Amino acid sequence: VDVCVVGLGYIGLPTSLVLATNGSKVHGVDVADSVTSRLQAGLATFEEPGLQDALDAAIGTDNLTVSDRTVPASTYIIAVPTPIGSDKSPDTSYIQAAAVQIAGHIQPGGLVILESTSPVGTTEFVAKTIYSLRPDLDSGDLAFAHCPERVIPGSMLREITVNDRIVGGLNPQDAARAATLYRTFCTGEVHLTDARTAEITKLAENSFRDVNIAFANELSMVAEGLGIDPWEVISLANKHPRVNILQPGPGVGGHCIAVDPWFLISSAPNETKLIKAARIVNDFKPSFVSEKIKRELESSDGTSVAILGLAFKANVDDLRGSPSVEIVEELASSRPDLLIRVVEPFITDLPSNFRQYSNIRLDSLEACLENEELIVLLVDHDLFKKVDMSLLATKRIIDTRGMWRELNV
Ligand code: SAJ
Repeated sequence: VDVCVVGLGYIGLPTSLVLATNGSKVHGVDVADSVTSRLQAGLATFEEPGLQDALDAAIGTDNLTVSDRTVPASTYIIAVPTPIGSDKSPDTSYIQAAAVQIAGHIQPGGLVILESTSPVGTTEFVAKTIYSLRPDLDSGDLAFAHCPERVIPGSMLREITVNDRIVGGLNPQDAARAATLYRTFCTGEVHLTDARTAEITKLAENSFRDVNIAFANELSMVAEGLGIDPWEVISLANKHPRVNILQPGPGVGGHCIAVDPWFLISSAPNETKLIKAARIVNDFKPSFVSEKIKRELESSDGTSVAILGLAFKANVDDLRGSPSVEIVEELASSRPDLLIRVVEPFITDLPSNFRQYSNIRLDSLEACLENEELIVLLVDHDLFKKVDMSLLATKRIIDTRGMWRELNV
């Protein structure tokens, strides 16, 4: 095997597929039986445009195998989650577990690439972990690099090839080796640096986006309070040649933008006042939205509401860290008398933590548009863009994405 990819989630799977279709013999490893058995049956494990086709193509090359076991390989790619704990500190235990598995198989000359978004110093930590378990190896026998993933859900398979990559080695030779692998499938530029610079660069990218979304969210709350349309303000301000405000929404979800800034904060707690403030603003937005819904219900004596969208953003099935989930839970627990009809075209079952509430129901868009008076748009899925506007004319609407205002509701 040329490349053993540890972790077949949102990053490890597409990476395995593009490597396999570009000539590398790839073995993908995952601890979850649900993941390996689906992939062995030739089925994609999550909703992403082009993913099933890419899986079919990779299987067609005979270059891809999948199991729950790490195997001997010349290169290992670590693509496991790096969550934060309840105290917001980074949890690198999955990376440590991957390093332990790799240590059991790696041979002199082996290369280990960390793709998971990681706190500064984690590539060195991986090297130390593997060397400490392999006293037979001399320092310098192995190469280590950090090559943070940069793909956006919804456009992963395009971005995995066209985006520029940053490759940071523990030394320049290690970076050059890792870059050679990425150049087999990446048409963007591959930029070489050291591992710590690559680690902080990735954290800077996602913190930059978080801070900018926080600005949009804060501005939207200010404008709404003054009775002004925030989307008009943003659109007009963006006519300035040096202003480019992002879009406000119900909050920031997912497992990257809402998480990675905390890695920087934990590295430099006293110097990250702005980054921390952005986290606080974005984390506050779901409760701002649920309060608005409750006020709207009270003013109309409403006993039910339609919630459009549960995913963390448009056109994905991913509910991780979703502000919509938080808003629905808050409504369900504070208003047990309220019937909450959720429309989410990308799921077939409500998340298990909703089972404790008897007042949440997964429903169809048609039924909600027919029966509900209050419609709350939380996710700008394409399906919701296609709603017949005449059906909305008589409704009370809370549009947290400014999607229908563009259509002149
Ligand atoms: N959001 C807004 N307003 C905006 C943009 C986004 O409210 O103007 C919200 C989304 O609805 C969502 C959250 O922010 O809840 C995050 O969505 P996103 O599309 O900004 O980002 P992710 O989490 O899907 O992917 C990000 C990307 N990072 C950057 O754009 C800097 C992606 O390139 C990274 O690879 C990914 O994080 C990652 O895995 O780190």
